[in-house]
Amino acid sequence: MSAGRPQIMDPDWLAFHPNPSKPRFKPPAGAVDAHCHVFGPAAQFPYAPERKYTPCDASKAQLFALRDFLGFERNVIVQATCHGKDNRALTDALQAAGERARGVATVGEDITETELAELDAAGVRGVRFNFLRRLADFTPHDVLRRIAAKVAPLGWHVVVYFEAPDLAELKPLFASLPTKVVVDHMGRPDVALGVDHPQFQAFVQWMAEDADVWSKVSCPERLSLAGPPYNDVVPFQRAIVERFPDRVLWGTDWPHPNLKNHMADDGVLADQIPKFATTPERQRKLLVDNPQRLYWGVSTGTAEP
Ligand code: 0GY
Repeated sequence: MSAGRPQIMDPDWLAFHPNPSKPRFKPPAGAVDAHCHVFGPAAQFPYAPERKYTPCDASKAQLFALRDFLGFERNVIVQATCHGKDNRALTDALQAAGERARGVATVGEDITETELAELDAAGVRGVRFNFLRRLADFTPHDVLRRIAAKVAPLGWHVVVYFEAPDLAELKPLFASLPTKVVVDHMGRPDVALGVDHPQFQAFVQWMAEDADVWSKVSCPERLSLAGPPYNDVVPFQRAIVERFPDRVLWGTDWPHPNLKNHMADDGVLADQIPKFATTPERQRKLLVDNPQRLYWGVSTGTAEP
């Protein structure tokens, strides 16, 4: 165990849904849940001393069971901040899943080429930069640029997590990265402002200007003001999916860290998909073609490489 505070979940932690509903929506063959995490188990993979929260364990076996239950075939497992730069829980899950999972890691600028090659062999295809101060301490932008320069030769991309008001300030950094940039949760728009507000339109405009920017249309449970089934987020998701069908990904965000007032039902989340990806072709691009192209290097559809 690492030193520091005990590895016991925060008193206000909401555990993932113990019994999600079976979705009516049947994902197409080869569908990928492209944003999810594993937590611990802490006894085997302790949480990082610098973490901002201590979750409940959420194991690879539980993640794979959810994948099967929802009718998905693959996962993209994203390193969560509670594990810091210790990617062992992630790579353990990736190795267990084999071809059925890929990963996004968190690394420092001191990462060696050998360590990167090991991560790549385990299935890692990207690094994540987290700009939410409640989740991660500030890292200077020149450090982030050096990390991106190190992973670019591997063909990896950078996943970024930020809040909508911060986009303008961060755009020059993102534009300077030599990789694709994949945005978590549509850049966290303020749903109260609406789709037509300049804030969300700035995000749409950025995607329109830069073909290297992708977006996950995920996490309505974090963005919604209305609550389940999160219909107030559908117009945002739909706007992105319809305008950029070849640069969108979807994920459950299981086990849903840091939800405060309710726990999402993963079946309800899956049943929202046809509301914003309204045709079989859009669903196939979102769930199969795009993630398989980005993470498995497989060209299954009609989009440009
Ligand atoms: C998410 C969202 C959150 C947490 C993390 O790595 C993390 O700890 O990303 C959040 O609290 O909004 O995508 O999992």
